[in-house]
Amino acid sequence: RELEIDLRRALALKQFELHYQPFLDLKSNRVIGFEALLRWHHPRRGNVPPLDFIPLAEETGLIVTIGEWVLRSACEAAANWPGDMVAAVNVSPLQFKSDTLLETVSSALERSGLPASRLEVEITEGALLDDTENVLATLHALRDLGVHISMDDFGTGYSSLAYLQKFPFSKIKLDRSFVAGTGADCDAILKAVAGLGTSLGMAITAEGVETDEQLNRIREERCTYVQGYLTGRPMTVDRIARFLENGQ
Ligand code: G
Ligand code: G
Ligand code: MN
Ligand code: NA
Repeated sequence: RELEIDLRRALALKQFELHYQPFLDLKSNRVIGFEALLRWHHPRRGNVPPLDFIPLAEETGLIVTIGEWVLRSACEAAANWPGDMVAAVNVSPLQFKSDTLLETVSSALERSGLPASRLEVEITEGALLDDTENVLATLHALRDLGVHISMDDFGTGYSSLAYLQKFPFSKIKLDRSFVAGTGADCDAILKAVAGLGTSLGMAITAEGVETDEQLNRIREERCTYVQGYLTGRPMTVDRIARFLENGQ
């Protein structure tokens, strides 16, 4: 497959770039961190969307080395950010289950000098399926390092409450479809997940907030954090300093 051949060479050819999207604390209205989002610039294909290549990277196992690069780059970038600014990094199910993950995380922290408390790992429910013992061991080992762990895209998969009970995530990220969606069902889900956060003592991020109306809604429901185009689009690393000076 042609795309696969290109993907295998992409790292060496330096075709990847990370963009960073801010997330804000809803109480203080201040940016507290940025999520690293992978971008692939291909000379002929143009910008290949993550949804077109991440599944392929996952299938072929390439996600493990790509993910190492993402972790290292994000930690290096975040080490230059002011204060306690956090870098949130998406870790795919295969990467999460690989035996090199812990070593990759600790060496990325060590090499960059970023304190573990300023790194957040985002996993989806796919990472938690089967092999519960090992999954729990990895989650606890990351937590023992001092890294925060978020449940990403919550509401789109199994959304099993058992996961939330078995492991205390720092944060639940409610998928943007429920924030952007209109209608009573999305509203009910937003309410329920916000309530779940309060009762389980987990922070809730509302993703994909694009309008003031949506922002008001998530404030009403007492979500903890907001991430979306309204409060900041993904940006290149060189724009972060200026964004933090002017943008908030
Ligand atoms: O940035 P965008 O909305 O296009 O991202 C689409 C999807 O790609 C999201 O589900 C996001 O979590 C995923 N994604 C973005 N960057 C990374 C990455 O570095 N690693 C992994 N595993 N997934 C990523
Ligand atoms: O699955 P994950 O939550 O990691 O993916 C985040 C994706 O959502 C990124 O690709 C990012 O570009 C996208 N995104 C972030 N904010 C918004 C938004 O306000 N609206 C839309 N449509 N997409 C967003
Ligand atoms: Mn994410
Ligand atoms: Na998400």
